[in-house]
Amino acid sequence: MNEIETFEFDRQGYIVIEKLLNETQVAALAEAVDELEEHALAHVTQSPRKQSGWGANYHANPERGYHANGERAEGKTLIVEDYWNANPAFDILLDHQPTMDYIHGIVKQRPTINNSEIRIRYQGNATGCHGGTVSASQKYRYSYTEHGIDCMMVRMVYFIHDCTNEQGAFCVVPGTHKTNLPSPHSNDPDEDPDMIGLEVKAGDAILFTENLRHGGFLNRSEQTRKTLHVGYGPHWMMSQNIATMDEKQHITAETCARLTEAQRDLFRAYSPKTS
Ligand SMILES: O=C(O)CCC(=O)C(=O)O
Repeated sequence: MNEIETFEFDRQGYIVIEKLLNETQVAALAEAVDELEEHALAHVTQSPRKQSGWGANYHANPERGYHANGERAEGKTLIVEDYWNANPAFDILLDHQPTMDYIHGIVKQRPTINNSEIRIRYQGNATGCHGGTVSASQKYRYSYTEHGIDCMMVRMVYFIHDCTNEQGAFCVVPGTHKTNLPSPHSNDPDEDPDMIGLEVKAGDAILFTENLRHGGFLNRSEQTRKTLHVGYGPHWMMSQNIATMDEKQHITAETCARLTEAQRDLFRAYSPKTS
């Protein structure tokens, strides 16, 4: 993370990283997302179900190890969590060196993954605003210490196709990770006058602190918006996926067996030396 990126992340609470993924990686991820979307849609209403303290009621897929919720319809979203278990094609995002260089720049304790979701947003869907203010949940805290920027939960969102405002861009209110007062505006991102859309190209990524007020503009286009989200934070933080909130990360034995030691460490909620 260079000096300008560090300055902008501290000032605004996010940065857009152009071309974080190359064309080959984007093509492989897009194919895997499309395949998993169809699999999840075919199973999402079925048993077994996974419920969490956050009121989740997700399909827990026994063969492929993911959790899914939602539907393909006007205004709806399909969320697929723990997608690592479903297809090794996603492993290119695990211990991806350019990503980890950014994460180490803003999470100062040993970082681990605490969230993994594929978000598929159909026409007419928006993501309501959330985050913002220094008094938000401690889980999302943004701080600046003698070690520099030191965040709790942060997220990298990877784009596998271009996305304009019209196509439901990820949107933010810059600087709200440091504000004291809650936003006086509607939680509909299209009605918040402070909200700006971040238009991106395939292969770009957005890194942000979860403490920043953010959401997703209404998808007014014919294109379904598909993104991969990976959340990071200090190693003692438990899962922040909706289906497994505050539980251990859901990584199957099969997934674990194929990962490198460095990739496995990203799911270890304790020091590897004591494991
Ligand atoms: O991509 C979106 O529409 C919103 C995503 C979001 O809220 C998040 O990743 O925390």
